[in-house]
Amino acid sequence: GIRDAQESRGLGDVYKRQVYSKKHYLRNSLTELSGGQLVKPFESPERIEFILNEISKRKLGSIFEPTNQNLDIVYKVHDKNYINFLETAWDDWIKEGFLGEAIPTVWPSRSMNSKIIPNNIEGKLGYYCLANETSISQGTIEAAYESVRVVLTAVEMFKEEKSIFALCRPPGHHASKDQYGGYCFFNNVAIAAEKLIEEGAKKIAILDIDFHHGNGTQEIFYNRSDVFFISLHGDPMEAFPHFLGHSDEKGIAEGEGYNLNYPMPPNTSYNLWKNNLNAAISNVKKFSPNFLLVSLGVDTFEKDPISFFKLKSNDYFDVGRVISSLDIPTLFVMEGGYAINEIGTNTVNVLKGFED
Ligand code: B3N
Ligand code: ZN
Repeated sequence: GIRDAQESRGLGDVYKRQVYSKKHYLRNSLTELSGGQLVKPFESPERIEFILNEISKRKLGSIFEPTNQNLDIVYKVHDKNYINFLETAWDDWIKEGFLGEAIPTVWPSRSMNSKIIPNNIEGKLGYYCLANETSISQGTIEAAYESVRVVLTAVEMFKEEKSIFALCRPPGHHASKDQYGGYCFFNNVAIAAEKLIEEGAKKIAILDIDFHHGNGTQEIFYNRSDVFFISLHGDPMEAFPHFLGHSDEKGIAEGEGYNLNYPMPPNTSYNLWKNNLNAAISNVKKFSPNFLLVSLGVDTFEKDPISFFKLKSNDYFDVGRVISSLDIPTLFVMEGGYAINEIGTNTVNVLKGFED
């Protein structure tokens, strides 16, 4: 169960720590635009509950609730007008008298690519949205802030820990400086990196092993050399987010050489995936960061309903082992994974593999 941070700190026997908030339930939209239909969202509240249950079942360590956190750091990662937009989007949408959840129908497409932000909520949604599957509903922004509190609490505890797991929901890696989508609103892992740097870390590596390219994280740090972003993912020629994640995206200006993408084709099995993981790991090693942040998605699983890699449950132990070979303080941040029945097993396998 959930133990109070104070209580557990005294025990001195706890190695592995997790941060979880039940408030993730506030993110509970009814609709996802998929295949021309409004379907029940793949990114559902049960996901995190299944992971939590597996953590308890396999005695992974203590689970902590997030503490009060100064959220000013969010403004270092995201645009002020974007944050203001998110805070009022649902109310503005309801005021218009719309009956469904908030989904934009227009956007500043290439042939009318104005930088002027409309007043109208339809226009604003289009401006700040990068992918229309993600409906905004009541409670969405509260849950997104709670997810940030979870990751910031994890960062705080991380100082005494070699490894920690933030059960973030909603996820974050698609959220850019000023756009939401791909089920993401605030970029949790980017906020964690920024926080660690604010507190004096010089070099952070972000290893994104979710099936999807972490376009948001890439964009946020694209011109920086203090945060090295490395992503293994489905080739954007074939998979979401479709417009970013190619292998020739290597960073710009000061950030040149500090962005690395490993796109892989449909039906990629653990063999090829692991080769790329090893290449990624040796690049992290060369960079020699103070901290490693892992965007942990288990939608690389063979039975994931929206992805096309073929990793098996047992492979996730090895993923954890390989990452732990770096011997760098590591914060795991939850991203995707939609095979509900195995999401707990696969996630905990990574963490168990890391521990051993
Ligand atoms: O890519 C999809 C998608 C693909 C296949 C589907 N099938 C076969 C039913 C359905 C949907 N949808 C776009 C939204 C994906 C967002 C991904 C979020 C994520 O996990 N990021 O890491
Ligand atoms: Zn994903």
